[in-house]
Amino acid sequence: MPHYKILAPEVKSMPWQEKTEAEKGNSPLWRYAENPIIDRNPIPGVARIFNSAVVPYEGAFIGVFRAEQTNGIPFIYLGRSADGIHWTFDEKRIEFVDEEGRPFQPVYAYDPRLVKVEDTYYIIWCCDFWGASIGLARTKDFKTFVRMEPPFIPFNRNAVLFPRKVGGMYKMLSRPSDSGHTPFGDIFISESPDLIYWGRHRHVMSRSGNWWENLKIGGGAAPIETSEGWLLFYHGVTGTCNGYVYSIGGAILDIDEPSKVKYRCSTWLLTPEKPYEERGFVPNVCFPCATIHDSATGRIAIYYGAADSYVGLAFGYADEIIDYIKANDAASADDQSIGLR
Ligand code: BMA
Repeated sequence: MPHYKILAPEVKSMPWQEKTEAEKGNSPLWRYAENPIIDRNPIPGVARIFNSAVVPYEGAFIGVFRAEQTNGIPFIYLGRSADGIHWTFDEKRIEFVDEEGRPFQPVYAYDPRLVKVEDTYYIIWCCDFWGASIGLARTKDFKTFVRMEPPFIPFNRNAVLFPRKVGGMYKMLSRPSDSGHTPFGDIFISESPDLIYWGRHRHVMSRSGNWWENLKIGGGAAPIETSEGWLLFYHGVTGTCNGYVYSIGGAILDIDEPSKVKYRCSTWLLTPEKPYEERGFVPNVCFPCATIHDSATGRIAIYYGAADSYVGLAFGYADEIIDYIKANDAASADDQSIGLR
């Protein structure tokens, strides 16, 4: 029996593979042996799929995928899977509409997250709003996708919605940035009563003195509610003489006041080590965007983009991940504060 509880529905047929001897590494996560799960040129007109998000849906899985089209422009495509591992994609990109049902496509769309709150699924992504900013859309049936008000003005990236209201408010993490390959960035949280008006902004956490995340950080998968707090997988970036390196980090946020970080792991949970992570369109990138998690077993599957070229899967048990984060905790007084000055 897990000693920490995941407070979410059971997912009986979630993708899973036990840890093998070969995968025994330095962290509580291990990779799926058959990675990457999505290879290059997966559909006509799309060269690469990576940084993508999935949810359980009608006894199977559905997801929104960052697809780099062969003109180099990213867009979001819908995919379906019976097992969460083998995916089939719509050959046409998602067609968004406005509140009146008129076609309303973003200029581009990348790094989507997909989060169910109550009976609605929300897609949150990076788009152009006279500069890099956050796009938000809702769907109930994965047939009609309604774009909503942009939550923030530019420049911003890596927005992640919480899977339930906290204190009666929707909560969203984001990372104010610039329009380019941002060389700075910390995670903030904002709240909204209606997903239109956002405010009560708070600082959550900054890049740290640990070198793997000393340049910038950004939200990753939607936080998982657990008996210890919100378990957040995020990305941390360092700069090298050869470019940025993106690793996956872990933190646990206070359940009622998630601008407070309870624990923050001083080490990465996953860093580029495999050929499909170290080599690709952008080398050395592990970029988490979603998890599937099962409250009955405490199993967590993390979907991450690899080298801006592929989708990889990593696995871990909530108990081991939380214990590891707590054992390697380096949350600063600033992280632990309410985030207001
Ligand atoms: C970030 C985003 C991600 C990408 C990463 C590495 O700025 O654009 O989509 O995975 O860079 O290239």
